[in-house]
Amino acid sequence: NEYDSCWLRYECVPDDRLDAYRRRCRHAYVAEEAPELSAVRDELRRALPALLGTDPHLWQHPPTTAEGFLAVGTPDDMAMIAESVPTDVVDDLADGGYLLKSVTWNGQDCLVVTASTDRGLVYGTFHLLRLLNTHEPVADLDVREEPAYENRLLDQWDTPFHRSVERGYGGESIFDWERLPDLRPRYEDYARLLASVGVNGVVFNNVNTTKPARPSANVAFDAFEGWQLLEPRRLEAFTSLASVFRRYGIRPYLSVNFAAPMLVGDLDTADPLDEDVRAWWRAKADEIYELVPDFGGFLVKADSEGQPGPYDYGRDHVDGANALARVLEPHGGRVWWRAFVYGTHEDRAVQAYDTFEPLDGDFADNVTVQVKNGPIDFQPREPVSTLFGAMPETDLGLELQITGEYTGQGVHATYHLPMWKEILDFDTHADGPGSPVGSLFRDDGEGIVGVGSVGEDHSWTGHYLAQANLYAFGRLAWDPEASAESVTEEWVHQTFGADEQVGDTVTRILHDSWEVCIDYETGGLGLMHMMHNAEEYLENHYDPAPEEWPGYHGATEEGIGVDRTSTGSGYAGQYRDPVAQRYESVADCPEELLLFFHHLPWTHELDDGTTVVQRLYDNCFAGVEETKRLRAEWQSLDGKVDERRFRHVAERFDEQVAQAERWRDVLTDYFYSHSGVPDEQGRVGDD
Ligand code: BDP
Repeated sequence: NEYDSCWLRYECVPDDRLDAYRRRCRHAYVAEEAPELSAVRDELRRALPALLGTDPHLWQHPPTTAEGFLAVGTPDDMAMIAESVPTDVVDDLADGGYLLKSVTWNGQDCLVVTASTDRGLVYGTFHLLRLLNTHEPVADLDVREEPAYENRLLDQWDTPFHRSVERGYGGESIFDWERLPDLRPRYEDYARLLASVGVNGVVFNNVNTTKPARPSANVAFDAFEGWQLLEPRRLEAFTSLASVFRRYGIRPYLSVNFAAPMLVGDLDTADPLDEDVRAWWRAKADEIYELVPDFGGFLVKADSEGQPGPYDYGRDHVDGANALARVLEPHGGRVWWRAFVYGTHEDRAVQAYDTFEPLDGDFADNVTVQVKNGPIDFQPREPVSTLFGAMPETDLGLELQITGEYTGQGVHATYHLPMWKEILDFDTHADGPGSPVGSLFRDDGEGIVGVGSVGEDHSWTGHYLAQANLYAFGRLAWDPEASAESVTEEWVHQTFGADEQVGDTVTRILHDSWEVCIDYETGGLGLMHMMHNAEEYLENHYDPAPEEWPGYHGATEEGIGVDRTSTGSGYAGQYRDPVAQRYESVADCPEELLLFFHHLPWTHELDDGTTVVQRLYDNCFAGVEETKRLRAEWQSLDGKVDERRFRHVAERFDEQVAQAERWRDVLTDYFYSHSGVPDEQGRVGDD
């Protein structure tokens, strides 16, 4: 195969399940020909023969058979469905929700997948196939599922026309804009992967739609002119992509450049309050919707990292976002406006809240403010952004990074699910105790966004184990309360099969990997941003170079860490009590974030009596030892995983160990050279 099938492998189920599955799936009825239903039918055609070793009969009309069958449709489509499930229960489901049920009909064992929307039938079908794929019993099936969030978006960081993917570590972009409207099979397979985990929107281009602020000899500049996507011929090409994703219930979006009226149009201003500018956007929106009626809307990075924005015209984020929202509103579109901004503050952590919280209540109804999970930038571990819970009158979206910019860049096996669970479960106290992040943006217009990760590699994600991040993202965006164990188990079973040793080993590797990465890349006490930032446009962010970023970790001869309490930048005070108090106090601040909030002497004693500097040394060393253990775990699977995946991951682990050692050595030397405190175990310093 040109590329991996990831978790949609569909291998033949074991004998002890075959009979029960075959009995119910010898025939399959899929209701009328909505685009989504044709995708369902195709999926069943792919999956059922592979899973069951038989070629089921697919019906377009209610089957006239005396045998059992699988029915996919709304209650209106078929009496059998209407009689098996109460119609009002189906009508009550949120968009995308579905029911799975095993029923007896005319004395035969049957299965029902039903929903009130076509998209729900796609999700329900994928859920049922997952059950078969993981060999679950189906005799007493009674599943009711609804997505927790209305919006579950994937932000592609792809650079059209250049086919690179910013912060993508899986090779060049799968999207070949120059060849559109020609479609590649890979588009559909990508849409299948996304729909199988419930993603319902894709932003097809990166937010950095203008030339980069910092030029480089390595990069073809014109390539960055992603704003060209708004030109008529590109929009026409876009319609063909949209048609592929539409079949899977996925709405297409575009990142737009705020200065598009000048770049694409010929206006001499992009002032959001200028009448000509408004008219230009309105005409552009109308043009897009004419071509793509289910267009989702615009994603905007404005006044950030060299991108233009309303500040260029003395306006603010509300003026900017609302101007775009106005033209999308008649079509049911939405603006996703990013809160990732810099400003005048010496401590960047303060900025997003400082800029956006005062604007609460002023954004139009169809604007969502998209907030990165932490206040800095996808560091291995950050406290959660103070904006969650702080803007009750504004639609918010949580932005997570699926790709591993700071967690080993697809070379290291770093599983983000435990990090995301920590974020979603974090109690903000925004509405009193029991207000976890994951509960705060469940209204219409809100949701979760993942910054994407796939590319042309056989593995899609650059590392076969990193596929788990894409999977887990979708599953958590559907159900943030799903347990880490169940999501991982599903992925492992579908991806590596039922072998217990393989399953247990891969699961252990995944679950331990994040903390391990934190240890060797940060020392584990809340330090961050100690990576290399080379001259090129895309700073490498992979190698260690703590001396380049002294402001982020505050190392001096006396101590380390950044004072973000009331005696420092005041960032801790942006949280609600008691969270603010907890972070404000050295004694109460959780150890894993201690140096994010406090500047402490190197010899400050932690709860167990170990000094700060010693703990940093110990964690860096432990991180390397643990990486070696993970590598050994993987090596124990030699012969149990197909050669291609085994070798590739094994080689990546060799590189990960070497890179973990580099981080350990650079960081521990750095800590030593500032503190002058030797390691108790003599591992640092004296050679
Ligand atoms: C930065 C990344 C850059 C992204 C930017 C963003 O290094 O690649 O474009 O975040 O999220 O940290 O806009």
